[in-house]
Amino acid sequence: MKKVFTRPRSLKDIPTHYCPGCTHGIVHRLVAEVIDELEIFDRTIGVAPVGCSVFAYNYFDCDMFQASHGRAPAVATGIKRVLPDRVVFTYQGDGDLAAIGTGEIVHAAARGEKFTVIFINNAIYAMTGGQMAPTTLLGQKTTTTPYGRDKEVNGYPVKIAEMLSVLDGTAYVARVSVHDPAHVVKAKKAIKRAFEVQLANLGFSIVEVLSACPTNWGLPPAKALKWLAENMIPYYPLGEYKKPAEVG
Ligand SMILES: Cc1ncc(C[n+]2csc(CCOP(=O)(O)OP(=O)(O)O)c2C)c(N)n1
Ligand code: SF4
Repeated sequence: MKKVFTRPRSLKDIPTHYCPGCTHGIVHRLVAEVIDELEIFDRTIGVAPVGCSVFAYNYFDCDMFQASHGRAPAVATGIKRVLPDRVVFTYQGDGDLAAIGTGEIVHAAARGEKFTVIFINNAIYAMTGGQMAPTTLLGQKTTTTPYGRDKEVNGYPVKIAEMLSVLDGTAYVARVSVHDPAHVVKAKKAIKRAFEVQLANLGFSIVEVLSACPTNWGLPPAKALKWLAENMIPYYPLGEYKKPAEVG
């Protein structure tokens, strides 16, 4: 019988702590599938952030580090410089990457550090109870913007993919979404490309993934995916913002 579904080698066979309908799990799986397909399992080192994905080190079966409070890019820089033959990735949420660790990500990208960033944009600080993040949409209700994010008071949402793509140090920048199967397939392609850019030593690579947080958005899982597609994609357009000629 043909086996059509199996757990990636790079993901441990244990239940995760993520809420039902959370898309962190989909992204974990995509990263693990890419690690398997590129046959880099035994030389990959991941760096987990703060936030809901803080326990990523329990789920990926490769070597993992955990970096506090947005410092994952600094830790990844150290690992990659000391061990350049390793494949290094960070896995970071928007509170971690776009608020607490903005300086870290901007300067790692500007330096052209040769690691890969998987950036989960769920428009909210999830783990700590649903506060406004830099990525929260205008009008979006959070625990700290109960009447909706107001540009006069809270400013505009930060577009990380666009912002980093203008830096000379970045080699590959893409934004994808995982709200339906067709987009999940595209997301995997971008993640694979980002790792291939690193394997070819071409520079810093980042994939921003639009992701759902049903719990803090206060929506059932299916409605959360619909909300993502209808509200996040118009503000955060999908696509490859920067791509080296070498990856086709
Ligand atoms: C400097 C600092 N401020 C605040 C916190 C508390 N904190 C821990 S996790 C987290 C939320 C991170 O949210 P995000 O990165 O968006 O990930 P998510 O939980 O949404 O997956 C915060 C604010 C902290 N650890 N350090
Ligand atoms: S709080 Fe949100 S981001 Fe965190 S695990 Fe639950 S659904 Fe996912």
